[in-house]
This record gives sequence, structure tokens and C-alpha cells, in this order.
Amino acid sequence: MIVLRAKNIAFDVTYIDLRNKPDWFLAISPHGKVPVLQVGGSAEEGGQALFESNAIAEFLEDAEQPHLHPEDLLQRARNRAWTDFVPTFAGGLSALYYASSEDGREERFAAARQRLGKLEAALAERENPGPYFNGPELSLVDAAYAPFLQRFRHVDRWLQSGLLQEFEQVSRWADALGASDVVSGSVPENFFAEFNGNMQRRGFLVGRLMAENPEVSAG
Ligand SMILES: N[C@@H](CCC(=O)N[C@@H](CS)C(=O)NCC(=O)O)C(=O)O
Repeated sequence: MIVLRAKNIAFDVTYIDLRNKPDWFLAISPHGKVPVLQVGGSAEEGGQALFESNAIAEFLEDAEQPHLHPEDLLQRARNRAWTDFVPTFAGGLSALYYASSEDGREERFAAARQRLGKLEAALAERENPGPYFNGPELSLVDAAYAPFLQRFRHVDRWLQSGLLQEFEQVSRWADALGASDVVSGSVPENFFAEFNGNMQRRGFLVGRLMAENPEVSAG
């Protein structure tokens, strides 16, 4: 969604209830996961479905201007390498809030710090002043990390881990992504209410904190 918005491509969106996936969705999503991009109309109209966010992003990059990958081939490869780190990074952050109790807290924090540290080093050694990964324009790396940083900034209002603040470059990057309309408008209005409901329903510690203090202020 972020890439579609960054490239100003017209699209329709259908949200899927992941607890009750419709058959038509399962037919086009081999792993039963979102996102799926349906290109060129529905299957009956001869359209094609694409799955896996990176594959979708790279397809959109090849198909539509403006280009979000840098021109320089080495930089482009480095960007792709950092995009490959997203699942590891996201797993480290989400483990902090997919936790039902304080047990294992130290290990979770250590794992998250290790991953944040790698990203901090990557941001520190890039040769541009930001605010995004490659400079003033949003790139595919930004699009790949933004949802996870956006969710973490949200839950950390309750978790109060203070972890992002330990990593100055990541923290500034997360703030810049949070301030981007392309990123903030990529989720529906009720997204964070649904997200909080999910945390509470699944009995996570952060869900209990949300229930106790629903009005905790932003940032
Ligand atoms: N590697 C996939 C991961 C997608 C993914 O994990 N999607 C989650 C939501 S963020 C999902 O659809 N989960 C539903 C399920 O696994 O049943 C991608 O990047 O597209």
C-alpha cells in the first residue's frame, strides 16, 4: 500500500478478515497471507494475482514511475539486502508485544536491541542526511520497514520500552516515517483500534495495559 501511494497509483483495497478468510482470497493467496495485489482486473477478467510484499513492491517498481530504488546499482543491491533483514527485524520488535507475561523479558529486549543496533549501524554508514533511508525521497527500504516501525511506535506508548530512543538514527527514521502522509494514510482509520482489540483478545501483556489505560497519549 505504501508503494502504491508513493507512486500515486490508483487502486481499490479490500480488507481481509484474517480470522475468517474468504474462499476467493484463499484461491489467490498461496500462503493465505496478505498482502495480495490483483493486477489487471479480477481473475475472471484475466487479471493476475501477486503475493509477497517484496515481490509486489519490486513489480510496482519495475512497472511504474517514480522509481523508488536508487540509480546506483551497488546502493540498490544494498537496499535489497536491508529489505531482506525486515522479517528478522520485525520478529525482534513484535516479540516484545506478542508476549503474555514478563517471563523472558530480558531475552526479548536483548534480541530487539541486537536487531535495532544493526539497523542503527546501517543508517549511520549511509552517505546521506536522511530523513529516509536513501535521503529526502521515500525508497523501497522505507516502505518495507515503515509498517513495523509504525506499529512499534504505537504499542510502545503502552509498553514504554524506551528501546527506540536508545538508537538515535533509527528513532529519527521512525519519526520521519511516522510523519509521512504516504505511511500514515496506508492504514485504515480503524487500524489501531482493531490492533489494540487484537492485542487484548489474544491476552498479551500489552493488551492488558491498553485495557487499563486506553487513552494513553501519542508519542
Ligand atoms: N512474507 C509475507 C508475510 C505476510 C504476512 O505475514 N502477513 C500477515 C499479516 S501482516 C498475514 O497475512 N497473516 C495471516 C495468516 O498468517 O493467517 C509478505 O511479506 O507478504
